[in-house]
Amino acid sequence: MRTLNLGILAHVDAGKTTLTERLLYSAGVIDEIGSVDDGNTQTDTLALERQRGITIKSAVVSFGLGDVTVNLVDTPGHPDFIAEVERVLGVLDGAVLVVSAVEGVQAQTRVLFRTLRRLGIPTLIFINKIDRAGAAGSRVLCAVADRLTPAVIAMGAPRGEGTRGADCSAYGANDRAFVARLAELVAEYDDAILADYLADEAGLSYDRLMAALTAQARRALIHPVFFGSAMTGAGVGQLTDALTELLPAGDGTADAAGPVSAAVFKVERLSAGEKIAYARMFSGTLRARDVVRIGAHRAAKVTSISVFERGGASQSEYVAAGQVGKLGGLADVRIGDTLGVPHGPLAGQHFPPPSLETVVTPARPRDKGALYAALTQLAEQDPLINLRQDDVRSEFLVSLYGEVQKEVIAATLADDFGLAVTFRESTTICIERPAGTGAAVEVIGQAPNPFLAGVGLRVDAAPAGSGSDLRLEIELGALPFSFLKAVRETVDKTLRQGIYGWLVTDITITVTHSGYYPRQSHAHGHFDKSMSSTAGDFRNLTPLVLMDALSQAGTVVCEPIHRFDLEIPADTLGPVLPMLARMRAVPFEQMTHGSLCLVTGNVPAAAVGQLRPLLLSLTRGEGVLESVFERYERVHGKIPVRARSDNNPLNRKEYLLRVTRGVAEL
Ligand SMILES: Nc1nc2c(ncn2[C@@H]2O[C@H](COP(=O)(O)OP(=O)(O)OP(=O)(O)O)[C@@H](O)[C@H]2O)c(=O)[nH]1
Ligand SMILES: [Mg+2]
Repeated sequence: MRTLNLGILAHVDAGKTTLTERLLYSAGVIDEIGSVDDGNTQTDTLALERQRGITIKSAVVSFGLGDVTVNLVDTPGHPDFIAEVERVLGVLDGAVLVVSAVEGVQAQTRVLFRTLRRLGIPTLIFINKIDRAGAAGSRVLCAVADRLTPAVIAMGAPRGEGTRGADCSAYGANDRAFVARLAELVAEYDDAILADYLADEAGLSYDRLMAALTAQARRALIHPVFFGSAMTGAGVGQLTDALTELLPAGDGTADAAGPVSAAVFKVERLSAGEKIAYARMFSGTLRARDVVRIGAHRAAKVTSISVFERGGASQSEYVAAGQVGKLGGLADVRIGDTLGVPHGPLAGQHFPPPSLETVVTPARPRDKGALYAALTQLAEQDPLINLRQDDVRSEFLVSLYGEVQKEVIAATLADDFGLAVTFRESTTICIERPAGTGAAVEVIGQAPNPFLAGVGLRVDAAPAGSGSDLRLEIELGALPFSFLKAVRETVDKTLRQGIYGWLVTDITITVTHSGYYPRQSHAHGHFDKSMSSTAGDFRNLTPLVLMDALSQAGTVVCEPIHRFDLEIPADTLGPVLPMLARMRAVPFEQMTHGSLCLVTGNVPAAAVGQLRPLLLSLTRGEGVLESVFERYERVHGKIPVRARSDNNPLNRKEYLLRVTRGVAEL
């Protein structure tokens, strides 16, 4: 028995949920096809998804194809919910990237495909909606080759596009142009075929070429392209065959005896409050009543297991390598947790972090406690909302990808928790990067250092996107491990709020000096805290030294910049261009296709929210704007400052006062 964990990814409205429904129907799991527009599909089950006709959460369904069980994850396409896509990427064996034959390759399509490629996830491309007016499969195929990757091959040709009867005919051994393209493409990645191709192109057998295509598609080198309509079912049979032929279904039997290793990619709460964790098993076998390690430091007993198998998830005594299970009993579990031993590739963030934040306020002030509890639960399911409490103003802050996410949070709080909330206007989340080099040192036993610890730190700028890195220029072992750990943890915590209150990143921190007093004991043998260094001394001192060094280096505040794709009626370009300039947008490409004009460029994330309504009013409501994060760029002009939410090591006097009073919780 083999398992294929398959993701369906695409830009918003491309037809992922409709395709999922069609695949379930073809496989005989459902007798009637539900529709997104009627709000009765298998994967859009949340009330909010049904009302709005968009997917908000990733959902798993399962069906059988021959000897393969396919666990399909239907993901949301709206960029505000990209965090949901993020979480499933690490558990996929393969993916189908859906592109609409009408709307074509969009900014979000590129973002998703780039990530699938980077992670080496074998991906088939399905050009959907060939039945819809305006469908242009071959144009979209060219755009795929041009804007996604040249390593694509069409496996068939659409017929009667733009009509209800549109269909797709599969290519075969007799289609000479297809065979020629196939030979050319697979030869690029296979030296033996290349040699034979050069010697005698006609001598290469079709079977050999198809075998090479299978091998290369399964290694994510080549991406076969299919055409069809999820709505009418045209072309879906060919795609279904390809799922098992061209994607790598795993045979878990070999790994089932290994150590347990699984990744949690979804957490649900049942109405009774019990948490259910969706986990993909990479190795081993997990049984009900097993105690499993969660992350590095937690453990819990699995009280119930159900496994996805040809339909819904059904109760099982165990879940084994390759499978996806729903696990009960893990009260502490969070999305992204590893169960058992860690599995390499899941770690790390694949998409940029949210670039907006907002303050959430309860409509009734007395609901504050309930709101915090509710937001904490939401953060369990979506850690990227990064719930924070501003102690000074006693406010709750969440991070967001966009305004639609705000509406969803408000609706969830109202429906599931009975809480009415308002949001303050979203503001952009900036970052700080060191402007140069800075160093500071506090020597143990020397005023003005009040702590029994010595720390010297140097900070240097590091390349964009590299995060933060702590290095040692002291001898290994010069500082006991627990003290070093305290320094490391406090550095991370301190960097969350730089000179202007933003996360400091793209920075190298070097420990240049250290000092401590070893454990001192009195004659009667008791440990004397007033003479011996503790981890607390290092935790209290490090923020002071780090902020000293950072102040010397100075920081540059950078704001998130989006790349935008804009589609407008060509006759509206006149008023749109000056409006873009006012919004600080910088167009770098402009193309006219018939009556439409496509403009691409960069725009500060902060301006995107205002840009949308202006655009609609200038384009008779026809303008379509897509924007995705591209990079951070230095803010010119007024530097945005974020209020600090803890005591401030930049203000030494106040900091020391609070620390020594024990007010600070560092
Ligand atoms: N004509 C036509 N319409 C389609 C097809 N596939 C989907 N649709 C319609 O397109 C709209 C969006 O379909 P969904 O399946 O919700 O798209 P999605 O990709 O799941 O959307 P999100 O999950 O919100 O990103 C719905 O109105 C569907 O009925 C198709 O093949 N042909
Ligand atoms: Mg959907």
